[in-house]
Amino acid sequence: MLTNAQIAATLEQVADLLEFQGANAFRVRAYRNAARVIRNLTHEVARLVAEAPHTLAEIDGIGTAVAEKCVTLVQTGRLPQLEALLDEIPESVLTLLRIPGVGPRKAAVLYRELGVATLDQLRAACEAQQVRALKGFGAKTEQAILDGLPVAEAAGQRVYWAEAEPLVAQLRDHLQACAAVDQLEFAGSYRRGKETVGDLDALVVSTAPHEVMEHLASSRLVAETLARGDTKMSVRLATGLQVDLRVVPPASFGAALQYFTGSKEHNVALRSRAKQRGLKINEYGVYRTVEGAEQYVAGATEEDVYGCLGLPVFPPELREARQEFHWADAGQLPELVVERDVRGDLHMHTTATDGVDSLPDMVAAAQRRGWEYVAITDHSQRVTMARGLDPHRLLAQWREIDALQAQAPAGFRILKGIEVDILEKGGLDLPDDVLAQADWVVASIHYGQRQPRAQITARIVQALANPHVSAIAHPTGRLLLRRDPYDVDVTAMLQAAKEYGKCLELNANPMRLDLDDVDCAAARELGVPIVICTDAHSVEGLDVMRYGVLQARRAGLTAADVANTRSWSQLRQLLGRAE
Ligand code: DGT
Ligand code: CA
Ligand code: CA
Ligand code: ZN
Repeated sequence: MLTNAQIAATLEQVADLLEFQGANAFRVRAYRNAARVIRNLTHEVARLVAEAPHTLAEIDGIGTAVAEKCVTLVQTGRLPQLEALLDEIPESVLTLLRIPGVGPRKAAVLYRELGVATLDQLRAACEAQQVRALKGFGAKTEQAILDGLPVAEAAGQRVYWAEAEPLVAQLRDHLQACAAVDQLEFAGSYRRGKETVGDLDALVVSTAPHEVMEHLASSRLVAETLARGDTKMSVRLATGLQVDLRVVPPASFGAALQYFTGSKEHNVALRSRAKQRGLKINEYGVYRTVEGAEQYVAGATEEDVYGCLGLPVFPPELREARQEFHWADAGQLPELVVERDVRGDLHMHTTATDGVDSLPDMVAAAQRRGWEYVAITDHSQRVTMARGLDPHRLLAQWREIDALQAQAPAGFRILKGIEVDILEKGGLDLPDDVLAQADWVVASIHYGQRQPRAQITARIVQALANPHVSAIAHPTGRLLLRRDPYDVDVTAMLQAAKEYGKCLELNANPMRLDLDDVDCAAARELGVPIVICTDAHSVEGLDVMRYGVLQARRAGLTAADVANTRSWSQLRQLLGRAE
């Protein structure tokens, strides 16, 4: 079923394309108005079409012609008119509209006069100074377009959660400085701690929405206003990230926070629960229908909203319609791990290989964080690019660790470790008699990442079977937004870890977060311990622990499920290697 937002976006696309074609301004406006109205509707157009299609045109702002298009769109999932328009104008032209200051009219001129249909072509045209020669443009506009190109290029892309974090902090500061802002929260995937974020969803309680919107627009971070209504607006930041702001009254804050935190799937499940109880839930509140009239039941806080459905306030990280409702019903909502549960880090590099800080500096930094132990795990020899350690250099590093340990405060443990490569042909990059002397061994794949499933899985399972291996690091090799995981059979890997009593890493690097939340949840179900590790290559790299913890929470992990919330001696026992 199409959402109102999807229908509105389609209508906006039609309006944009019509404007390109120089269509009648009233016609263009009819589509834009309808799009705006539909975006703001609190009931679903798709449902309305199913139940009473003729009433659509009765809604203020939706004309008969556009209403007909909506019916077609909802009933068939297609809009022939849009398809015809796209036959005439390449869709890529629409990306030109992402440049601040370039509207459909200017974009049409660029396309018609210069044949510019993509951002790359536009950059080339600007650099060749062809744009300034166009009527209504000039050198200043040309420069503004060049300046705006990075914004346009970044638009529509997801960003790492960790990239959104400082933007949220700055926007929070900015918005909180506005006297009209009574309450503020960032909802959406950001609040759920999802590893990548499509856009930010800011929610504000205020009695003066326009002041709040003015204030947001005045932020130095904001590049342009995309849309603005009475209680909501969308802006694009200079980084390209979009921010949706909604202003709600106090009585709706909890309901709106719940709704816009999502996920959509969680909301769908919640709505059906409400229905079962004879209640209706939306972003304004929870309602009961009494003698045909809707009565507000709750909405000021999330506690009220979930509470009147007999549910606990789910930690946002769990709101993905996976296990959370089941857990709540069984009274088994897990108490999620928090960063201060973590007692040590078991994966980090030093200047001996590709780290930028020395062994003593890394150790001192770990102590300052209050950790009880660290494992130093530089690369092994196969990783030539990182000057990986051969047995000789590794043993030398371990002697250095002995010396450092002798000076370390009582109770702080520096573990002799290694990140040993799992070789392309199978087997490990260092001999067993060397590995046997280590306190902690993580094995990982850096070469032969594209091998077929059976081969790469066998290499990992074989590594898990090695008695000296403690854990597999970044077990699927994914790089978020950049590289897919290897074709490893995760179930087989988990079963092998279970069989051999090994841990699997949740690599906390915000570009990895590997294992992901779903696989970590599977590990939990199977009883395979997860270790959350920074894989730091610098002192600052130790800061990423919190991203790993956030991902662990999304997996529903408790402190007990995370091995490095234990003391080192407990952790050793867990691995069956009692001291
Ligand atoms: P993102 O921005 O792609 O990383 O993911 P979200 O989850 O932040 O999604 P977004 O920004 O489109 O919408 C924010 C929340 O609003 C979403 O998590 C749930 C709610 N929401 C949006 N559209 C719908 C919908 O069609 N139905 C329901 N039930 N909830 C929706
Ligand atoms: Ca969002
Ligand atoms: Ca959004
Ligand atoms: Zn590493």
